[in-house]
Amino acid sequence: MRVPFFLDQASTLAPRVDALYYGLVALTAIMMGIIFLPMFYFLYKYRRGNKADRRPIRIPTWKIEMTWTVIPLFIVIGFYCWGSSVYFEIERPPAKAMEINIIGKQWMWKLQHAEGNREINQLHVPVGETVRLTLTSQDVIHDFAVPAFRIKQDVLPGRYVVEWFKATKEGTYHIFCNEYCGVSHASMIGEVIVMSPAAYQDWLARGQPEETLVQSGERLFRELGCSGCHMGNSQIRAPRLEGVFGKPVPLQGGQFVVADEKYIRDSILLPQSQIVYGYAPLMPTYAGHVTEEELFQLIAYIKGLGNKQPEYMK
Ligand code: HEC
Ligand SMILES: [Cu+2]
Repeated sequence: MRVPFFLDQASTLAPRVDALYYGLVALTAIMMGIIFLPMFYFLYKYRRGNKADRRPIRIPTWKIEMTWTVIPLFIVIGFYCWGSSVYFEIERPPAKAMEINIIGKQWMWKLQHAEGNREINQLHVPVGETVRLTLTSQDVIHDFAVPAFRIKQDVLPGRYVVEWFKATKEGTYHIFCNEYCGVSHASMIGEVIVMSPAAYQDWLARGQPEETLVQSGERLFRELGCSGCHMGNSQIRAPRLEGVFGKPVPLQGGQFVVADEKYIRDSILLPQSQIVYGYAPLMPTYAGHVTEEELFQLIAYIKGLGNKQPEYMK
């Protein structure tokens, strides 16, 4: 369904979001009709001087009350279920997806592909492929929105948020920052370029990045001295990082946390906040020494370290 005064529908989410929206508009229109049509009819029928029957009606009021309470109740519960199913689809990215890292800053979007290609205010993606965006901000709150895909997500400093889409039509679509973020907020715009898979491969190859994301992460892991402690041949006993990603980690104090992107990030920036069970709090903080981009690369490297069992589980 395409209504001419509406935007392009260019992702799998777009028709679902629009259907819900049109459904709500239709419900609102019907409710308006139910109220206003009788109103005009009664205005006409009971106008002054008309000989209408003005005796009070004798229907039990509980019947009327029940009808106009129960029917709308089921209608809004229906909308609630419909709305939540759309919401959960938007909020739960599919497990298998192409990954893009995005950093918002005053006033631009900096992106990096797993292959290492970098972009500013542009995102090239292949049509028909699920794309997962991991976003953070290096200063204030921004918001990454692509109206043609019906996606929109606040991007916060110090956190990772996730957005996903699967583009269904080749073309060029707007990216907006949808959260007022300072004087040049209005120029924090860009475009998603949806290409055929072959054209996308060409584009990737033309970029000729020096390193993939994982390779950059590996280099940093050595340059920053992480490997000195974490490769197992130092004076300091530090946990091996192979296979840690995605697993529950036991902490001092008895809780467990799942080692996701945010956990790795905090391990690097705030190592004192969550100490791995059985280890001493000897890891120095890297806050101020690594950029958001480098954090993404380190995380990609640790993620890519394979799925071997972490040491504590052996
Ligand atoms: C001085 C030695 C040392 C250096 C250098 C070091 N770490 Fe650590 N790291 C540790 C120790 C000890 C722990 C366990 C205690 C804790 O949780 O802080 C740890 C914990 C971690 C964890 C949590 C591991 C788990 O099993 O949950 C991650 C992730 C991590 N470090 C990543 C890094 C990265 C990335 C770097 C480099 C930017 C780095 N570390 C540099 C000593 C070090
Ligand atoms: Cu912004």
